[in-house]
Amino acid sequence: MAGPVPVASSLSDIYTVDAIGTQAKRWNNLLARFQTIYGQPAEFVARSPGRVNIIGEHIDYSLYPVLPMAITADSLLAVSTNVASTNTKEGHYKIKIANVQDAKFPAHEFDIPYEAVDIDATVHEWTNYFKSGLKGALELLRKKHGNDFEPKSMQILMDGTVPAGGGLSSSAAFVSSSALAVMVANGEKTVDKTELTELAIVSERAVGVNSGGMDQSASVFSERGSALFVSFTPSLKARPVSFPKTNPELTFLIAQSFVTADKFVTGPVHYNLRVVECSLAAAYLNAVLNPPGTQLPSDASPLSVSLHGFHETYFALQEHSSGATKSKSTESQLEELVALTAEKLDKRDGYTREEIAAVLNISVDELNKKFTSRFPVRAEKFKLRQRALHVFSEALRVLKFMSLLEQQPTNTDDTSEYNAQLGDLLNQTQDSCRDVYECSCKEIDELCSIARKAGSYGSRLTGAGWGGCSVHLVPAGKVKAVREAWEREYYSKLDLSEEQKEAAVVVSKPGSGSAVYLVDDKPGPVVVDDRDRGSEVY
Ligand code: NG1
Repeated sequence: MAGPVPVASSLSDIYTVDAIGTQAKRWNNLLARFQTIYGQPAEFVARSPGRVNIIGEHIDYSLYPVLPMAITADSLLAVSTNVASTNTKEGHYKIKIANVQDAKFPAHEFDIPYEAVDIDATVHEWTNYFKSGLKGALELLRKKHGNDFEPKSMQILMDGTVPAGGGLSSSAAFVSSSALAVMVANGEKTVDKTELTELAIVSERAVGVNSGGMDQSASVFSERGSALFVSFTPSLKARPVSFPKTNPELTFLIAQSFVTADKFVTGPVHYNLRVVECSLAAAYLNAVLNPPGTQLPSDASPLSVSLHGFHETYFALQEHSSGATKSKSTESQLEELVALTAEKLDKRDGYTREEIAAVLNISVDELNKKFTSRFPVRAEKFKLRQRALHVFSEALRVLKFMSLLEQQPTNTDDTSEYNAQLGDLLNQTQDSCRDVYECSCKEIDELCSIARKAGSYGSRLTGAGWGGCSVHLVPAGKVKAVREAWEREYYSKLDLSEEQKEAAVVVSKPGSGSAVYLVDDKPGPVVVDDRDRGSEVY
């Protein structure tokens, strides 16, 4: 799956057939608006999609594998580098950036010095996401071309259809497409998918969120028709995974809760706090279970020490001291870690900074410096037991889900039992997110229980949680019943606009990842393959 980001020659290279009509209109509108705003055509469009996570929630930043898939909704950046330099400050380049939703996201113009991109993460400003992609891309370009590299000026028009704060990863879609746009604008003929993903992961942290790597990987690497198994160690890898043919056929439904969860604003008590708790749990378990003086490896997780790092160190030392020649399976290691966590981290109401610092044999100041200074968190106590239990058990569920997919169902005439096993793992994830990791909310819990009653095999939150979206594994024949139940018991009670009603539930097919579309050599409307053109002329 590694290799360059594809250059699409037609929209049929990017979208599934059912989406082409709507997307062609949207793309043509974007290119026409670009011409109106900047008085010249765009040279290319950089595209990265949102994602839905099937299983593996809140474990990417502990470096355990996850199973997301890309969706149709995406971030598009139409770009031209033909910018008049007349009023650009000396030693600077110009970025003009506008959004098709200009009332909500006002246009900006920045003169940026060659040497540094300044991002004020304390201000919640939509263009920060572009700037963070810009910053990361320039770091990579400097590594390739030397420190004297002079970035090109760009004028940009953005169109994003991934709902912000909806758990479908609008931020990763925006940051990845921004970084891709900057690379192409600065003359890179090919952009390596792994390099783009890695830089997008690090870039997003510049906006104030201690992000894991799942979203950026799903956004960049996904292939149409497949989910994506993403692993983070020893290095970032992604591979497509297909679902076996089942009877009844399986459908993924994504349902919005319309509770907006803003990771940036709530980070200190939600997302960033969980990242800190997981790293503290890793350090604590290392201190109580490994020989004195054992150092955890510094890794690619946001705070450089992770539960996965502890996991590997613990079993490597165990094997070494027992002289074992054969490693235990990862499943049995995770089971053992669940049991050890329950025993060693026995304080259910959490641990104070003083208590943790004493076990780590460091001062509270040192603890704060190492774990809570990068991104501020607000907490009296850290729930190390619950967080580690969720992470180890969720990592185990991902492996069980994968092994079910690889096994294939035995009775192909009726796979109800097999479908139910897949669904059951999703339901267990939801229970753990709600009760142990505390990242659900009552609206998501309600959507899940309504869906299950109406026939869903498995229902859970997807993404960071605390609102946003839910994902449901539903037999094709029950999709209508589930949708009607939500309408009756949930959506009809909210005050929703027509647009919101339409976007509330989507049947999701796995979509493709990042792509570049060069407008240069195809003046006029965007190209759609003949076979998909139908009667409409685009
Ligand atoms: P959302 O907020 O849904 O895009 C976030 C993180 C992921 C992962 C999930 C929880 C970012 C950009 N994304 O997803 O890496 O940790 O929460 O599984 O921070």
